[in-house]
Amino acid sequence: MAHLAEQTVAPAERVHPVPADFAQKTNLDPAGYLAMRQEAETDPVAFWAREGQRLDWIEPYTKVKDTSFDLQDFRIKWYEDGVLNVAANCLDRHLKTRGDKPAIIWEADDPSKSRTLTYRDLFEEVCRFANVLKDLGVERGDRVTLYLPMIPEAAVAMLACARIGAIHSVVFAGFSPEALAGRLIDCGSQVIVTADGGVRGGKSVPLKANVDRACEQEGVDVHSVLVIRRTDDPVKMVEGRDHWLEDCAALVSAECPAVPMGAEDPLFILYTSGSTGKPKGVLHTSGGYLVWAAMTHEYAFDLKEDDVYWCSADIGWVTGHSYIVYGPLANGATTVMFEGVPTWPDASRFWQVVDKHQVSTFYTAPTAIRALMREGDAPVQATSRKSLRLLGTVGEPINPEAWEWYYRTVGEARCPIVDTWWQTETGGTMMMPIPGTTDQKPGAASHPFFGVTPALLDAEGRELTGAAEGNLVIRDSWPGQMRTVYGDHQRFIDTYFSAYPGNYFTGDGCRRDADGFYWITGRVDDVLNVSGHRMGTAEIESALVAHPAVAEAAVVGYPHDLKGQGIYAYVTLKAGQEGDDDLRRGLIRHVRAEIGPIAILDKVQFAPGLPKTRSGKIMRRILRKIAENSIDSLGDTSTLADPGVVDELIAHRCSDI
Ligand code: 6R9
Repeated sequence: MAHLAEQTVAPAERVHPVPADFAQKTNLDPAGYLAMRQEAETDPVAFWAREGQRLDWIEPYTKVKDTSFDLQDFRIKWYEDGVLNVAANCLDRHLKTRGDKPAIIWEADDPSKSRTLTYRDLFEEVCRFANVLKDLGVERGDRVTLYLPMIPEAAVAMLACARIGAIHSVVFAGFSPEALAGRLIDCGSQVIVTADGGVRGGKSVPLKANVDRACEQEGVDVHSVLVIRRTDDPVKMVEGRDHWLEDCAALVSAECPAVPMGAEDPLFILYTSGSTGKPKGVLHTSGGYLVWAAMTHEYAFDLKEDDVYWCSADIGWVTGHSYIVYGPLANGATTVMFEGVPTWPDASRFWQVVDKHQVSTFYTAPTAIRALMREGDAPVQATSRKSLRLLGTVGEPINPEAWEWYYRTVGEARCPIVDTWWQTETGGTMMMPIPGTTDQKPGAASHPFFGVTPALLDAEGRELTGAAEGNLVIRDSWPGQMRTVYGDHQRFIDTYFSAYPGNYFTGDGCRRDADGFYWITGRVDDVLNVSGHRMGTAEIESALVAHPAVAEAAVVGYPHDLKGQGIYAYVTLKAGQEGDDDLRRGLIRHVRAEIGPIAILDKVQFAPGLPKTRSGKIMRRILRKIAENSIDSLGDTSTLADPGVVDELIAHRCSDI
């Protein structure tokens, strides 16, 4: 009868029980899960004191949790008086028992190339790299910017910074020189680690040339550029500033002590888009972050000692930080790092890599799943995938159709799917089904992780109980929480704690169903999620108005089959400019050059005017409705200064380009 039900029930309403085989071998049975949830709620200090023990501490902590979101008495401190080194936790402590275990399996863009680094290899490379950084004058607390392709040296560089107490700021290698320059200036970084070039999908990317251009920008003050050889493309080396890693590494010792760091000392900065202005430097610290990354990695992925775990994210995003590098390595796991793209040389690539390295756990983004689903089942079925036992997704809501395809076609209904909801700000996953323990509903982020206290609030801040939909906040701190916006603590408070005082506001909307499952409905602020990449509409708008032909611009998202959200730009031109296809293409190129290839406008509508209130505020709500073609439900337009503008916008709405 189950079969009949599946035919008649819409995918979103289905419940998949835990696959029976999986349940037998899971690390956490339902009773154990409930007991942990309860303890985290009733006695958080005891709970987190014990969880903190998963790390090696140089000086043990006596204070576990000192947190308050009350603006009069605001503080977020975890394991405050503990002393540790993050790199030593990811490397040194594994050497005795796991020295010969693969730490990183690197799969190159070229399918014939891969490389394995054992824990001992990785330890040695990190020590050398750390000594190279020291030779370049890097000291504890200095910011080091990493602009790198997906090569093992990216993880090495991160861990080398952590080893000597430097703060890394990884900038996604798809960002433009302008975006890189902005991030260098914001954190006052004087050292960059890059490569001559990167390779993705058979094409090379001129990373070093981008760094050179970023360094020419006003305000950038870089004294050293460390260059890793990857493509052998010719690059310009600036005397005194630029150094090849291989030359420097040959001169240094292979021994480098790990610097004792306070639990609350910064580990890294990672820039992310918000609803206003320039990207924020999200700052994570050492102790709480690593406890969170390691613990969530263990439970979300039901980690086993012999797992080959692969997260297909890029190191330039938080998922790469927590679930390629810090979580897995702190747990002594084998982590796969992939340089290429899912569809090159063909749409079987992911699954070929799974077979080649016998991957047991695979974690990717809905946008990749949708892109592969479009290619049909054959490229999947051409591979075995027998090694897989668990699948995960992250980055945006997964539509139930894509979930079902991932579950049935890729995982052959044998592998639970862990849909992990979290953010750059949260350090690690906050909601997900616990594999093998909780039922699965396709598309639901499901349940809060241990110690996470979600609540749904209405626009006035009243808590909604039972089945409801509202703004998702978190009531109390968790160890992996960001601690500040680098250099601008007030912005941290204003962005996350002022909308609903006493709560961390996520910026996401969320529904809780009658069974208590949580479903993320998407951003409720002006942040877009395009193919799992976060972008502020304000960032794209300021890139547009920097174009000489543009007077004003407003950008909104609209539902897009493949990307999740597409970018729709309304552009008002300066007098005398003509809005034709040439200019449209020119604007698309311009935004791509300003921000990077992740920012490709899907639709550009030239508009003589934008809908504004009498006080001059653009009414984005209306622009969103027009973009998604919901013209019948525009809502109240009576507060518009000039309602005629709307008719004009509807008349010239962009169809697909
Ligand atoms: C880890 C990461 C965060 C935003 C977040 C939300 C969306 C992430 C999701 C999800 C639904 C999931 N998001 N995971 N929405 N289900 N499983 O992606 O961090 O780049 O900072 O993006 O992504 O809207 O607020 P980040």
